[in-house]
Amino acid sequence: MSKPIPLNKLDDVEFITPANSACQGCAGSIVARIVAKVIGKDMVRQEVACCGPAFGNINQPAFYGEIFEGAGAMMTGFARAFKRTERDDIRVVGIVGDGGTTDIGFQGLSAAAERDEDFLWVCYDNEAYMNTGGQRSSATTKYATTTTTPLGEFSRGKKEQKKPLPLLVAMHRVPYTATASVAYPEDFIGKLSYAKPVKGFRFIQVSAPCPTGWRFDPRYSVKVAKDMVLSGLWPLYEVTEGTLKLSLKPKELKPVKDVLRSQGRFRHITDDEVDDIQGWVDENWARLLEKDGGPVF
Ligand SMILES: Cc1ncc(C[n+]2csc(CCOP(=O)(O)OP(=O)(O)O)c2C)c(N)n1
Ligand code: SF4
Repeated sequence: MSKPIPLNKLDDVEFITPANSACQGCAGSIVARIVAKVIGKDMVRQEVACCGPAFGNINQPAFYGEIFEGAGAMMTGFARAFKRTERDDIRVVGIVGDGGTTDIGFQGLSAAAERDEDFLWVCYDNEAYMNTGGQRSSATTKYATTTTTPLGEFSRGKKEQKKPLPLLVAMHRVPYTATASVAYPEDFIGKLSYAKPVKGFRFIQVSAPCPTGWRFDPRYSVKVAKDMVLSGLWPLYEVTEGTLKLSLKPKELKPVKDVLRSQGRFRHITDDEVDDIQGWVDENWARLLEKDGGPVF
């Protein structure tokens, strides 16, 4: 199990260049910065077509871009090559969007997890295909408006609930799976530090609010991320060798209503639709509490 690590315990060295071309308030760029800082100089970073390359260049040994559906295969190749050449001190890390993880890259992810390949896959979850204009992904929350789920006569936004990807990955019986949030960097750093030396397949999905797609003032990215955690929309937990542990257990969850309505993508939703999401959150939370400290399945 991981332990939170305070920000001031990290070296001053930055591996991501300070200037980048991400939008103002982009939480995904915070994810890339923290990952690079924690994993350190011996990291090979893998990206696919996504906002990721806009999060800044790096000063680590290598930075590869890859076709969308190929991340799992490419990282497998790197990890095996480093092992073969006795350089398995080099950490292979993917920083991949939710579209590239939950949808287009899912077969490669699942295949690599099943083979227990030796790399860390970090998904920054902005809940849409942002680099191509904000289409829905299977990580988008129900009722969110996106460019492919607009509000209209026949549409109330996305029809389906968010795919429970971290649990699906954990079901592959990999050594480590976790959720994290940019609003809880100590928890995220602790999880990355724990995962770094572990051999085998590791996966962390990080809630990374996107002011452009979610339509809120960019100054509130971290606040929005925090509200997602405190309302149970984004529970923080980890699964280590099959055992689930909640990382944060608020005594009472914040109602989802205000959290949703603070984001333009949900501004249209009715009280019944809020209740639908609240019911889904409550059910998930009850299930997680029940499993806390025990086997995930
Ligand atoms: C197989 C394939 N389908 C579609 C695309 C077009 N495409 C490029 S970037 C992108 C969006 C990526 O979304 P996501 O992985 O969520 O990352 P984000 O852009 O949100 O950072 C898409 C659909 C592509 N490059 N390859
Ligand atoms: S669209 Fe969203 S995820 Fe992409 S760079 Fe802008 S804020 Fe970041």
